[in-house]
Parts: sequence; C-alpha cells; structure tokens
Amino acid sequence: MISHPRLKIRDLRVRPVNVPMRLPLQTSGGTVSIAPLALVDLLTEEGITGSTYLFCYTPLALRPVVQVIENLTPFLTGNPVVPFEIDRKLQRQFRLLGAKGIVGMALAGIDMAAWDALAKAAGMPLASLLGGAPRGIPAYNSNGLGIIGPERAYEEAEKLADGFSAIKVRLGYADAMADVEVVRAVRRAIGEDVRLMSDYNQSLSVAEAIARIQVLAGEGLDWVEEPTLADDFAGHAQIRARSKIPIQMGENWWGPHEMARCVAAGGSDLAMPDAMKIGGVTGWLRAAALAESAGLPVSSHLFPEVSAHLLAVSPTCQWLEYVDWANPVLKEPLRIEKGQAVIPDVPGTGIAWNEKAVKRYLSA
Ligand code: SMN
Ligand code: MG
Repeated sequence: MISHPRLKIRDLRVRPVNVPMRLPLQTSGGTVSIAPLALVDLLTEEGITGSTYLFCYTPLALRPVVQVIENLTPFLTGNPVVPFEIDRKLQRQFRLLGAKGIVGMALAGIDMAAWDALAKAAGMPLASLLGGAPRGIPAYNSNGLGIIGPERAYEEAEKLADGFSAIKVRLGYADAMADVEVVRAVRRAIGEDVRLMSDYNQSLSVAEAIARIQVLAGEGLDWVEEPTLADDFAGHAQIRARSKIPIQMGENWWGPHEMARCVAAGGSDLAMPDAMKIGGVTGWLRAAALAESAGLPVSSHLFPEVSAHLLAVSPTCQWLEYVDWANPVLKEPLRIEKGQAVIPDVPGTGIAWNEKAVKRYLSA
C-alpha cells in the first residue's frame, strides 16, 4: 500500500512586518504607502513548513490579525493538515462572532499556509496538487497609478506598461471630465495595444457612477471596478444595467457565500476574488466553481504569488493582478515574463522568506 505523509500541525508562527512600497498608492478609498503584512508559517511535526502572508491594509489591523492566529495556535496544534477539516472546525468556532474581517483574515492565513505545506509534502507546485500544472498566467500591472493627476499618471503609466500587456488606473477625481483626462493621458502613454482597467474603489453614488461611466464609455476601458459601495449589490446591478463597460467586483467578497449573493443580484460582469477575503485556497476553489457556473471570467486581487496557482486551476481564468508589495520580504519574488506570471516549478507556492529583510521590517 502506498502511504502518503500525514502532516500534523506543530505550531503557528506569525510575524508582523511593515514593508515600504516602491510606489505608494493613493486610491479614492484611502492611501496605502506601506504594506502591513502578517507572515504566517505553519510548522508541522514532520518538519515541513507551510508559508503565506496576509495583507492587512492598515498597520492598525496588523497586530490584531497576528493575535487571532496566535490565539488559535493551541486550538490547532496536533490537528492533521487537512484544510477542509480545519475550515469546518474554525467556521464552527466562529459561528456566533462571524468569520469576516480580522477573523476571516486569520482563517485564510492558516488555510493558505496549510495548503502550501500539503503541496510541499507532495513535492508539487500548489497548481499541480490542485489538479493543474504551472503555466503562464496573463498579468496586468497594478502597481501605482493612484490618484496623482494626468501628468504624473502619464509618466507612471509609461513605466508600468513596460513588460506588461495591461495596467490599471485608479479613478474618482473631482468630476467625470477629470477622470477622462487621466484615462486619456494614460492611453497616450501606453498606446493602443496595452489593455487598460480602471478602479473607483467604491467612491461614487449609484447615480454618479451611472453618469460617469457613460462619459467613459468610448475610452477603451476593459472594466470599471467597484464604482459604488462594495456591499451594495443592488446598486452595482443598477449601474451595470446602464453601463457599456463591464463592471468588475470581488475584492471585497468575504467568502464564496457573499460572492454567490452578489452574482445572484446581477452585480458584476466579472469576478476578482481576493485570495485572503474569499477564504484562502479553500474559499477560492469554491469561488472559482461559482464563477464557472455563472459564466464569469475570474481575475485575482492582490496576493499574486498564491493567486497564480489558483488562476491556473480556475476554469474561467482571465487576469492576474500583479503587485510587487511583498517582494522585499520574499526570497524569490514572483517573476513576470512577457506579460505573464511564471508559476515557479517548486514544491508549494514558492513563498519563502528573505530572513534578513524580515528582520529589518519587523514591526516593533
Ligand atoms: C486596491 C486594493 C488594495 C489596496 C489598494 C488598492 C485596489 C485594487 O482596489 O484593486 O488593486
Ligand atoms: Mg480594486
């Protein structure tokens, strides 16, 4: 009989780091200039360690995320590394509180680290463990291009399009014409052959969104992301009904159930789950199935290292969102070649820490 290694959780180690960003990002929903990351390591009795990071958006949330994972450690040590069982156990544990927000982030960190450990134990890239194989995933460059005005947007866009076939511009300027001006500046910088996505980061009312998207209709945008509040599925459905540009939602879906409700409401033409908010690898697999049954192309939000593996096994795979925010603390940052993310052909996700950098950015 062939036996496979049954991993058991020995310990969870979580380290908070504040990593400076090369290009600070001012969105119409707030500014991010350092990446507050919780680095999660799931240690097993067999000596294999699964690793991932969580992007905490603001340093204010970094310690609480670390704390929740640390609090869960005694609850999980000795448990087998079986992500679906861990998910069941933790969902049950947090039934009354709810598993969104900081709790959801902690659970996703444990899930992603567990899957990484499983793939390492199997000696396979995560994409292969999930039934796929490493392949190139089309990536758009999402670094920078915040709310910086047409002149700076032109300069940034020129650099960002280098080596990519698509980039994303943040919108939500004072009025529709200011948005158009920036889109045109970016288009001049990147030419006709580079695709352009856009993102309002929830900044408009439904009425304002309908009006602005009408003005933007002829500007060659591939999608408009979150024109209004992310939990307003009905509002997004109204906007979508009047929009000639595809509406993109997903980065704020807390778990596949929320995605299902958004899809049922007709809120989005496309789907871009966030590997953390959707519930880690386990949550993503369910989201990818939902997207396929609804016929929605799937792109990723942040977390390019793990998302590349996940998109490789998503039937309606569209774009990987490339950000380089974790690069300084990674031993081998994700590579982009000819506009495609290269899934590393190594066991696990390929996430390993540059310990010297981790020490440098460790939050006091
Ligand atoms: C975004 C997400 C997280 C932080 C800043 C900006 C943006 C995106 O909504 O989709 O990249
Ligand atoms: Mg967005």
